[in-house]
Amino acid sequence: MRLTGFELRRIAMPLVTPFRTSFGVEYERDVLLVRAVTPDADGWGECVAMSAPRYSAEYVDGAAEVIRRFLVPAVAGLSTVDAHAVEPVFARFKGHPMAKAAVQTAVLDAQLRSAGTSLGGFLGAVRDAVPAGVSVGIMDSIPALLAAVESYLASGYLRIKLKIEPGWDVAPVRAVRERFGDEILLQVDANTAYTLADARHLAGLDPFGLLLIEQPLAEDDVRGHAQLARLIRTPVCLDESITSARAAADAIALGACAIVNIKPGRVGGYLEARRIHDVCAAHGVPVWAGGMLETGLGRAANVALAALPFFVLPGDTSASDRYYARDITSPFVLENGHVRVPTGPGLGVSPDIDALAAVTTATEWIRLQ
Ligand code: OSB
Ligand code: MG
Repeated sequence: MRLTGFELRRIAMPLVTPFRTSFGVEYERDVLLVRAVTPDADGWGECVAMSAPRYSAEYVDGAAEVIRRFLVPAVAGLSTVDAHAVEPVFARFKGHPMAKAAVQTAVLDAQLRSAGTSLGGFLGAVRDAVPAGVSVGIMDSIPALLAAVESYLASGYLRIKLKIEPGWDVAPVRAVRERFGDEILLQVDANTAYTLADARHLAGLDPFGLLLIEQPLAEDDVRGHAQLARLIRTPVCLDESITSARAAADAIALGACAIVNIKPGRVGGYLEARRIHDVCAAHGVPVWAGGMLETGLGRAANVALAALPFFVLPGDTSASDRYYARDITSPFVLENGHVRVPTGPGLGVSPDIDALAAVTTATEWIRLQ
């Protein structure tokens, strides 16, 4: 494939409701989009870095800088460009998986659109729709939380994930169980807010039959997660700690996780995400698709990935209207609690020109030849 250049486009997407986690509150999603332009087709990649380095070390301005300064020149040096070819040249730069994933996905999308192949087909999808869960932020009160959960259940979401932090953990879980019963699929996500010293407190979640507790301890505390897993009954799931297929294999070998959340941005792209799926499948460790409040472009790709065989738990693959009043693509909608996997070439969705223009705050064109 011959590339004409890359467009870096910054957009500001107001969230329909503030999203609060143990690491901060988000009112607006600050997104960097990468467009790979070729004579045949344009490809899109959504960078999932957030405006500040609170979820992981990356942040949007830093990702844009790494892309323009290191990743694009590395692509320019290749004689043939495709998603597999960019991976080893990006690997020479340490870290920055979200920046790498955005560029690799843009290249992959362009390549698949030219070939007329869907991303789901390329990755090995086996489903035409995937079950949708929803991630519910930390609220100001239990009644506010119960109202939010009630409306998500009424929309058809098949699994509820509660964001937790010290001071907002056992009580909200108990309240949701008391109000909505033991039947609903319920899990929690701490985004690294605890330490191993909190093990006894976290064991207080044991009676509530949670599917999993996601990333209770620090990103680099894999051994701590293995120790915690022996002290609580809720299965431990890792998000932040799983930075590669090797990290997944290590965490599984150490007994640090019984379940894995897969986010392509966190691991450098969809090729590595698929390898993590394969490693987990080989070990019988269930996986599910995480989310980073993506627009329709990133969502399309996540939904395609979630259609692989070993994605056995509902993902954070919610409908567009859970996040945005107006998405930049045709919106993803819930149908019986499921989101349909796009079937068109590449991501299978394209940005709406007017919707995109309305949220664009900056554009930058980098010509390659
Ligand atoms: O930890 O899964 C997370 C959003 C931003 C950063 C980290 C996380 C999340 C979510 C939301 O939980 C998932 C989604 O609906 O996109
Ligand atoms: Mg998480």
